[in-house]
Amino acid sequence: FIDKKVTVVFVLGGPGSGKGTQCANIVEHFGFTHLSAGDLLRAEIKSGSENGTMIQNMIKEGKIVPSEVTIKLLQKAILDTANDKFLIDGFPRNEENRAAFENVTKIEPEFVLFFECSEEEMERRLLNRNQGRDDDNIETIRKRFKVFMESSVPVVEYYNSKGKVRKIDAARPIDEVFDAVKGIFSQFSK
Ligand code: UP5
Ligand code: MG
Repeated sequence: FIDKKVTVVFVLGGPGSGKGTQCANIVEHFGFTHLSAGDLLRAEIKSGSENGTMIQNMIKEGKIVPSEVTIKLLQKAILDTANDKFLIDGFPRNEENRAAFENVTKIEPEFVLFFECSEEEMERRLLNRNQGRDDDNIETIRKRFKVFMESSVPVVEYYNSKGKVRKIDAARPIDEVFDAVKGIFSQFSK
């Protein structure tokens, strides 16, 4: 387990709901370290790791990479960072991710920040992003939406039943979404 006292906030929401964008704002204002599970997996592909091809294929299909791979990357990032406050963006994506992370790290999230947005708006954002991501094409986007509804929404429901979800209307402009986020993070003001 992780023998280091840390505060973790899970940042969840559909593909293109604005997780990465808002995490950058939270880092700047509240001193968290941003760990995007997707970014860590994409870096793993680029590094030429033995799992790279498997990860690349799963991302192309919008599928969830096996927990042990993602958890190992998150654990290493937490231990290699001097900070004790982390935003974990885009993880856990299914019940198995959630249970395995809890069992392996013994970390419980402080709360879950959940960005709510319509698929229509998320699709528009992803198709406009133009950052060359392998999964930003309409075929993969549809698969990502399906996996989100089937596997990730139940994780949000699990935390909601524990009173841990802070839900934000993420369909508004970026600065308005951040105004709502600020209210939730004010407890971390320096
Ligand atoms: N934008 C942002 N906010 C906006 C706003 N309020 N108004 C208008 N535009 C807004 O934003 C997306 C785009 O929208 C950007 O162009 C932005 O400027 C604009 P972004 O902040 O990037 O949204 P985000 O929610 O981060 O979207 P992302 O595509 O990263 O979400 P995903 O959850 O799909 O991607 P992730 O990188 O987390 O995962 C990718 C894949 O990796 C998964 O499908 C899966 O295959 C794999 N994966 C795992 O297997 N396990 C994991 O634990 C994590 C990932
Ligand atoms: Mg992202």
